[in-house]
Amino acid sequence: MKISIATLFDAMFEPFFMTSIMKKANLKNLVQFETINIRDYTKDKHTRVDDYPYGGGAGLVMQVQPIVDMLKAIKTKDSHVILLTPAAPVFNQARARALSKKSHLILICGHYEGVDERVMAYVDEVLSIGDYVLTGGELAAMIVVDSVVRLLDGVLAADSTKEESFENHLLEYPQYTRPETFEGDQVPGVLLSGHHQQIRSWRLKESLRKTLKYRPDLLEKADLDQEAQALLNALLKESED
Ligand code: 6GU
Repeated sequence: MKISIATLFDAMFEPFFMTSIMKKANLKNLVQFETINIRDYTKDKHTRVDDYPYGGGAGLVMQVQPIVDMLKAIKTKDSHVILLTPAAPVFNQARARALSKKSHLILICGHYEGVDERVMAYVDEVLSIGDYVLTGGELAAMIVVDSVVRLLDGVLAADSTKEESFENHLLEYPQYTRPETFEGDQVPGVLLSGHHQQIRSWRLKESLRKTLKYRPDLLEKADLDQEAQALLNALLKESED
């Protein structure tokens, strides 16, 4: 996969691409990163890329010309163009899975008060990362890239993305590692039992418990089998007492 980031702040991406899993994925040739500075495409003699909003109002708006010229220069028939903006559907694991199947992602980072709406005709998709406002799309782009790259075949150990949070609409169960006892706090005995069936059932129940506590909205989308439904009913009963 190739990932192109179009931004006014390309320096933000260097440490991100050069660290941990992003770096490893790149060294294994599973992903190629490039940053494109939108300012390089401005035709303004003072290299401006933004201007005051028509109709008035606070802040500056990114101009359409530099962004569209940038896209015309780098886009191919395989490119999937995404604009990061808070005025968009919220990104999630299902979108990350879908994007991980594309061969070329172009992520455009909006800045200032927004991007001239005429850019919309040149993008395939708009994405927000949540219900809060950032100064720009750069951190949002990193979040999208991180979640997509870790799903590419060969980046993580096989199967490690199968059982995690949001796959099947549940939060992940609690995890423990050594030591067995920390300041008197013990690892749940079932995890030391070697009894795989009981471990699986305990994890499912704790996964349901966390989801019920923190993200009850997810349970409406989860299609629970008979065992899961019985465990959830037990949890709901517990919380009544
Ligand atoms: Cl994609 N951009 C900005 N500026 N703010 C955001 C966002 C994106 N997603 C949530 N807040």
